[in-house]
Amino acid sequence: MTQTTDHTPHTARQADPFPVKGMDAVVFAVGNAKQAAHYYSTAFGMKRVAYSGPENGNRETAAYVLESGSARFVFTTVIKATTEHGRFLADHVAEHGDGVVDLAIEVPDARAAYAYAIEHGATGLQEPYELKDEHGTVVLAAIATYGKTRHTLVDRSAYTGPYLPGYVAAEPIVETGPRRFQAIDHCVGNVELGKMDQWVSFYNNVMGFTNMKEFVGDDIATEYSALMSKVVADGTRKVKFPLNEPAIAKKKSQIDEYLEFYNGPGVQHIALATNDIVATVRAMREAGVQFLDTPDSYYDTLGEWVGETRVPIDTLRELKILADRDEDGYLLQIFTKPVQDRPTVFFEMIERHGSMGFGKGNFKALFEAIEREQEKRGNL
Ligand code: TYF
Ligand code: FE
Repeated sequence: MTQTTDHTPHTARQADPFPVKGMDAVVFAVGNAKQAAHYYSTAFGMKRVAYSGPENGNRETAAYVLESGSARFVFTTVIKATTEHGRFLADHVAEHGDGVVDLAIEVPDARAAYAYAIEHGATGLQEPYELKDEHGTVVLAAIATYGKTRHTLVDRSAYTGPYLPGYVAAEPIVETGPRRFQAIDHCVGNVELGKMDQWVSFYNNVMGFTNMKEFVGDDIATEYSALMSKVVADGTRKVKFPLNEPAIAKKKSQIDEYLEFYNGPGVQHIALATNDIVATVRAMREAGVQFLDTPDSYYDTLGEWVGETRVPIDTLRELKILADRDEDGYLLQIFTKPVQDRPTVFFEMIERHGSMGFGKGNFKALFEAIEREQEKRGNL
């Protein structure tokens, strides 16, 4: 693995050209939001906090807002398409299956963020606009990113309601126990062959994001990964966007499989930060979530190179949790299988102890596990 310059975050040098507060929400378009909201409540332990649908005057779509710590997911579906938005959701589900339509970013000033993005080459999808109700005002604007995905820029600093005007507060769908994750750690996009660097430049220019040092280069790609990957992040490293493109290798790239079944570029995985990956994975497994398998041989040698971790190797082995260490510390991580019938979107649970990486020591074991699944599906 080669390394490029790790650009110092802006905040260390100068005013951040595109300040962000963090991820605002991951918005999914799904075929059945009622059932999706149930799955993320029971299997991921998330709490419903808000709802919009026919019962509160929205006859066209239904949307369920679920939270876990600072992580917010919104599941939207169309009930009866009568406007452009309804048709967009219906078409999106028909073409891509369940997937992510919006990686919304919370910013201190949505008008300034939008103006900066447009000035630096972004395609505008929605000029800045305001939504108001008795809880205050939210300012939003939206720009396009890869595929049909967008970034809504959200300033909610003058708003105290549960999500956005147009939504009502809603009870949790089931009683939830302790939180299974606290935050969105990173959101990964799959783009077409040869397009990764263009999208890295897009985030460099449009959002002033800088490149993190971890990436999968040519060497790794041809050896075993069948993909190339780079990571961009905002100046504070709160918003991290790895970008993958397929590589021409001996086997069909997992990224090609995604692009084929998603019908184009889109969000590949969402990584969720947990501070107790053991309890989280146990609870999710009990609820029926399927994770990628890791061979016992991985654990036979793990202790030799990863050293001491909070979790004994035997527990990692039992739950198939991966571990990696770098100069800053270590991390524990695990990947679900795709969470819908199409081999597209999946999740990662990650517990960080100092390491700011993405588990490059696990790339080989991980990509082999993904290929075993591809093979079962007849897509290798
Ligand atoms: O986000 C990452 O970079 C890690 C590793 O298809 C990874 O989670 C990279 C590509 C991929 C699956 C996982
Ligand atoms: Fe990841």
